[in-house]
Amino acid sequence: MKSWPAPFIPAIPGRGEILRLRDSSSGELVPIDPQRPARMYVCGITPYDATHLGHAATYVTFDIAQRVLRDAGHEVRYIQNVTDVDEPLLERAERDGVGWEDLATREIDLFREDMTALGVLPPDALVGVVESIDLIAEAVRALEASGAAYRLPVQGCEGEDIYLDLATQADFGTVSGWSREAMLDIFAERGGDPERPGKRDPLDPLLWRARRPGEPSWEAGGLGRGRPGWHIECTAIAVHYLGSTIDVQGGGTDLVFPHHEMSATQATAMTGDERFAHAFVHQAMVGLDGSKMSKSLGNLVLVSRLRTSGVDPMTIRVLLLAQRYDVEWDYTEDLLGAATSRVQRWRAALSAEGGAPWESTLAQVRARLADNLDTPRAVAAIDAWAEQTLAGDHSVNAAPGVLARMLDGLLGVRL
Ligand code: 5CA
Ligand code: ZN
Repeated sequence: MKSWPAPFIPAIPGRGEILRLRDSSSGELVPIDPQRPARMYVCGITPYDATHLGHAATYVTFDIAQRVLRDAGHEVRYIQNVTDVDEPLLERAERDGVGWEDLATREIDLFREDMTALGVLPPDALVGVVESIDLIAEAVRALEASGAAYRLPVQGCEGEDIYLDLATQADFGTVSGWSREAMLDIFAERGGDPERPGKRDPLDPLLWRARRPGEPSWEAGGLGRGRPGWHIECTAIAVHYLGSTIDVQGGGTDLVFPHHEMSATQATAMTGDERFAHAFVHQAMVGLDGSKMSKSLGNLVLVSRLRTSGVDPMTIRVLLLAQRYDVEWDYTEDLLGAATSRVQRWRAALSAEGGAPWESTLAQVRARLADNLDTPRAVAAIDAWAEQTLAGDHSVNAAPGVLARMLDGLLGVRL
């Protein structure tokens, strides 16, 4: 489906460092330095409600990853999905008495507007599930053909549901590293169906859901009418667009289990490659008043609402960059106030005639970002330059220009 417009990335003097990211499966910092284009897959939205600050944090995090990779000389191939058919979307459409397709279209449009306003680099392809039914069905057929899947009859329906047989997958569990108890505790809460009678293992993920009355479904050769399960959607899209192994698999920490665990296991089952992603990278949950911001809880700070209330999208971006991606945080008005005054200070310094020397600031920003996307410390380096400039150091004519391009190119902050 249509993505959103790519912002221009200005040239910056010199070259950035190799990006090191914390891989949540091993806990180690790993360099992202492939000999071919870097391949990144980030789990996209389920379009049943508007983009909140948690989503925005996730997409800004991987936007910074892409900028740092490019600054280090890498080409980046980046794919993001849209879960445009799934339970939460169908349930919300039903609740609100609207068509699920209309709801999805409306929320995807708003998402594109929010991403554009925040200056987020678009993926090379934004890929919906509905437009990918054939390639997902192909993946399910391949899993079945390899003996890694089994079918269960559905009471009152003609078709059969298809599940992955986890017992055939030796690497299952290596992404999250969770105990079986922890997995069983959370599986149902995150879309799983551990109670479904007949499953070989309660954790087996659904690959294909046979048509149920009143639910959207598609004809898929050999599988019968139905629709894809959630995890296989991301596996099939990632493998189709990026290949059997990728450099970065991204999303929020709420996706570590079961989503990324299952996606990776399925990829291995499909391709035979042992490790699906070189680094599994997760944005910590953004909350409000102590609980995770979530569409289902409704405790949301929406990007679009902030924008219509007059908040400059660049202020929202600076607010996000002032937080570490791998540490949970709660939104507060104070954070917005701090971001607003930071943007004012930066703007004032950038409009000075000359500024403090820029070389060490640029080197620091590059080093901080390459070090597992330490955006707060990159922001602090820019604060220090702005303070020095505002205190009267106008010794370098070109400094405000270089700083403006650096802010734009590396941090996506266009002031
Ligand atoms: N469509 C699936 C992924 S395939 C999904 O999780 N959609 S979502 O709309 O619920 O979330 C979109 C992205 O935002 C996911 O990467 C998710 O992990 C992330 N996310 C959701 N809530 C938060 C939050 N409170 N803080 C940070 N990231 C979040
Ligand atoms: Zn996903």
